[in-house]
Amino acid sequence: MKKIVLLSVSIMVLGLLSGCVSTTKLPAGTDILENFEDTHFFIAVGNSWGDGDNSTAALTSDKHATSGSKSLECQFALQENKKGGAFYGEGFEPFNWTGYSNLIVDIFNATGTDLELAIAVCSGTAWEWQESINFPLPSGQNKDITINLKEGNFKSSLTGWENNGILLYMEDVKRLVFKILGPPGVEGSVFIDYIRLAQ
Ligand SMILES: [Ca+2]
Repeated sequence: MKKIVLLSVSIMVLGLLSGCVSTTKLPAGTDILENFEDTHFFIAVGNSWGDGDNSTAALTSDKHATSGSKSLECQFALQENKKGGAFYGEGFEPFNWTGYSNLIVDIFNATGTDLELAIAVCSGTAWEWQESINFPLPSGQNKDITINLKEGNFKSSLTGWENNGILLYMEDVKRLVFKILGPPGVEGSVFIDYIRLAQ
């Protein structure tokens, strides 16, 4: 009798656990790159590169999460130099992106001003900086922003900084950068969450 009770309790616990897991349902062929629930390696460029970057801080936040309960709050103060604010992560898995066609991310723009977003991928032994075209980032929640990784519209030193290159060395991705652009004088935050790679 005790065994039956124990078995019933075990099944109930398993059922509850599987119920929890199933709340985040990923489509087939999609993997989470980062969702900021645990330790992560995303930071603001700030003054660290001495290039006039407009980012000021990157903090784990409990606001505007779209997967789990935490997001990355990216703080910036946009300047006349139009450098934008850059926030980047390194050391994540997977680092081999050759099987993926799209990067998908949710970003809440809390500034009240329509902004723009670009990403950069640094890859290969030279950490080649390859930057996308700019995408609109309207005020408010922007779910499932989808950036095609196979289109040949990335700029780098290899393209003379024209947006006409394909992403190279994708078997060895070192760093992912989110760059926030917009009118000078805009100060505030965007919240990034649920960064995914899709086949
Ligand atoms: Ca999250």
